[in-house]
Amino acid sequence: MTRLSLTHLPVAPAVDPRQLSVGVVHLGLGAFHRAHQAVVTERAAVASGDTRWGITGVSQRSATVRDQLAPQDGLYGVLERGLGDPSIQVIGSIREVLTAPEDPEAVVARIADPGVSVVTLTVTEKGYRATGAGLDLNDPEIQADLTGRPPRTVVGQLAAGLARRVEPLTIVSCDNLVANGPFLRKLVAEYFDALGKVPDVFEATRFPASMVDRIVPATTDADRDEAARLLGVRDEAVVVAEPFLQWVIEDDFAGDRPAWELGGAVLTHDVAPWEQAKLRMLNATHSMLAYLGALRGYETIAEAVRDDELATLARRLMTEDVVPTLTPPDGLDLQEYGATVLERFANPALKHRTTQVAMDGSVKLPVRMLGTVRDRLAAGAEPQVISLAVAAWMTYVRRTDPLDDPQADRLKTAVAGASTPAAVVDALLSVDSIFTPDLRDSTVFRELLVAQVGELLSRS
Ligand code: CS2
Repeated sequence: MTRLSLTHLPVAPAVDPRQLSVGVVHLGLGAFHRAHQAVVTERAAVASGDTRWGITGVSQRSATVRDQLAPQDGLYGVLERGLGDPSIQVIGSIREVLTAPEDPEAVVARIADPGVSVVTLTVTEKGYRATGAGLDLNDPEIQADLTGRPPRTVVGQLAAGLARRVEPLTIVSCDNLVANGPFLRKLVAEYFDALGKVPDVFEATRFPASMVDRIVPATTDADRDEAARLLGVRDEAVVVAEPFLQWVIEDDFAGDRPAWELGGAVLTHDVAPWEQAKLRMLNATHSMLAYLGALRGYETIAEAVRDDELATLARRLMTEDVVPTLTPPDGLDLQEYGATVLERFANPALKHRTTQVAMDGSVKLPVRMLGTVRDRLAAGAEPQVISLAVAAWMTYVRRTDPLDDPQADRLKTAVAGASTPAAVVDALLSVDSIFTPDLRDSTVFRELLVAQVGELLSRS
């Protein structure tokens, strides 16, 4: 079958990539970016008529996305799966694709390009190469970048690009991290400290925080077939998403930016309450359902949330443990938000795999669960449900082989000889890149975990 391209276009994208110049560099050209920021950026270009905001997308690891998009002139579909029939929309905002390991120099040159005033990132939690405290200076790739090779790490790319710039830049982290913008600024500052040289432009460079939300499962062959059926041409780069899309961005830019507010984003002075509600309610519950669901043999999140017992636990996690720790942003009703989150998880058409959400727990838990544990313990509460979420991760680590996690070796070695629930809990609590001393030393938390891991191990 013919491939989607500018000459084989059953549904025209709202913008023609040939008419856009590159104004945004995006690091981490996965499915999430293509279903989220790239869509909002296209809508903003259409609404404003501004043609300066085409995107150069950078794949950090493999050339797969470039090989999918290049024959398609950068075009791809977003296959929306909601409760009704699926629909597809072709997106034209990606102008150029770079593969960092093949041409690291081109990535730096693009970040340094004066036509570019914004860099956005979706590189996942582990892509930041941070320990709890800051940049992981023991990471061999960070060390190698610091020697001055063409950079391979995200922080190294940003630093090298900034070092060549005269005009300041705005760098927007779009990953699920607490205070992602300030956090990234700190990592880049630490990198410059380690280099012993801070470029002048760094002070004026802005790192706004942002909260992103859209469920985007990995694309399957069945999705590609569905896209072909809907489009009449093959689209190897299609991405799948739920209808829901939210992007809240701190309005703190060094220079020009796309009119993202015209594309549906919310620009605000304070992202923190949005981000905290999203990470603690949606992402923590997602992870708990992934671990408990996978332990019960469910393949997808929708199957897990259709299990009454798990649905009740998900609801209790939000109302009993998370909501008391939150200050909701203006206009957000947390009860309603929680109900919507569960409805979104129940979407049977998405087929979001429990194992996909379960991966990388060592870097996800501290961000989405452990703040809630800490706040509840500080309030004198016995945080039953959030500790069950952590216990589910511990049991999953014990039970799963191979484990998909950047610290898989360390975690598997830690639990290898653990023959009792208490031994599993103690072995994992002692992983200091995940659990801080206050959590490790809490008797209340430890006792809950030991009882819950015991129960889960005996059931699964
Ligand atoms: C998920 C998120 O895989 C995961 O860890 O919890 O990717 C989630 O789907 C998104 O954050 C939704 O916005």
